[in-house]
Amino acid sequence: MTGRTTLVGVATGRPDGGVAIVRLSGPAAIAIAATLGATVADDRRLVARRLALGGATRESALVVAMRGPASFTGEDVVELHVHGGACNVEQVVAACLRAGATAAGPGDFTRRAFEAGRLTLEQAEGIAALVGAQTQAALDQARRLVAGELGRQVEALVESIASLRTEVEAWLDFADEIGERDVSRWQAEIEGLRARVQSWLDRHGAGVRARSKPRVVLAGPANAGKSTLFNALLGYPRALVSAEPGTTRDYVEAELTLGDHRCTLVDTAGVRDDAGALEQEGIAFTREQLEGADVIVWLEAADSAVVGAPTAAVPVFTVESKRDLGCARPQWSGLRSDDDEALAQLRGMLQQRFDADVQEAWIGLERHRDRAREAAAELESAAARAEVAELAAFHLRAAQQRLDEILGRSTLGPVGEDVLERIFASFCIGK
Ligand SMILES: Nc1nc2c(ncn2[C@@H]2O[C@H](COP(=O)(O)OP(=O)(O)O)[C@@H](O)[C@H]2O)c(=O)[nH]1
Ligand SMILES: [Mg+2]
Repeated sequence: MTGRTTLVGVATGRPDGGVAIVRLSGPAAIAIAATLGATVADDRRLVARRLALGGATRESALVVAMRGPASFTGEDVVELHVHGGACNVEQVVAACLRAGATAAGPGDFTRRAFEAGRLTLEQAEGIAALVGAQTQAALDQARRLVAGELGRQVEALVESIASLRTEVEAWLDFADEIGERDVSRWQAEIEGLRARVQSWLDRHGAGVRARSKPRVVLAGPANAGKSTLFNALLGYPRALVSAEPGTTRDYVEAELTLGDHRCTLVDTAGVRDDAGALEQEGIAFTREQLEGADVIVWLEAADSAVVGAPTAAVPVFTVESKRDLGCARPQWSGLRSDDDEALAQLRGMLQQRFDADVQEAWIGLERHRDRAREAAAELESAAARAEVAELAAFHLRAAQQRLDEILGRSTLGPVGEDVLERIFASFCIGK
């Protein structure tokens, strides 16, 4: 660790709270703190100190040391708990810099933890996801990532691939001694491994939907009762309701809570062929909204001609409104503006959909999905070429390599600097 700098950064983000934590990490952390008068006590014991910030300026602080390697970064860490406030915190950081520390950039502390082997790469990414989590499900998933759950799944799969590869390679080296090989068993085993990776990939979309705030878009012909439903779901009148078709000309959105889920509910302009210019613009907005939707509720009124829901890659709920006027689409769910039970049913259906996403969620992030996808392709090639043991071994090795990259390790060499830079740059400073 010689030659390493000692980092200083504000661990508590925007320093306008009551207390801010200035963190030092590196070989000189304890010495730099001592220069400021922050001499440390036993490991992990908080002590009160007066910091000398230059001239006669003093700041009272609580100081704690966590000596490496049993610290977050694996290095000596000192935390200075000082009063919040941008000016005060800036002075403390400036004093540390004068005493020889280097200002930490985004993700620098976590990167050191990764380099010291205290965290695997996907755990480090989990920390960034945890800090950025906007929903309960996002937070849960991020915590599981940080706790190493994905890492353990990947690890188990890598081990299975490695042991099969060892068998294939042993046959290549000692075919004479081993005798006949069982290609169909190899193929079956590889297929089993591929299916495990595929089940992650299948559940990745559910994970993404569960951790983002989904957009539920109400769409359908003009006058179908979309704005009426929009207001009813929200429980207060937010959108204009009118017997005049084409009243909603752009789109209106509001936050809707369904059980544990928060989503954005979007009311759109109706789709009509004979619409005027202004309304046409609203219809263009609607198309855009449909493209950005996570769930579409397609509404048509019982007393209108059947149009039919658009085909979409996302779930579409078809609902017939104005059931008090008849029923022309018996297959669809029904609604009546004066029927609370039908509304509750629709809420329940949407909620179930979101619950399913949470239950099926795979916690892997986009980068993990990409590597898993590549690993699945390698396993497919390995199975297809199992007759030629050299090729099977080659593709098994490549699959293992792709999966190892999820954890930030590599059997062929370290994970590329560009990858690491991209990942850690997405952190906030002080993490
Ligand atoms: N009879 C009946 N009329 C409804 C119902 N829901 C909405 N309407 C009426 O249908 C008209 C159009 O409703 P609106 O919500 O503005 O439709 P949008 O154009 O799809 O947003 C209004 O006059 C509403 O009062 C319903 O369940 N039954
Ligand atoms: Mg409307």
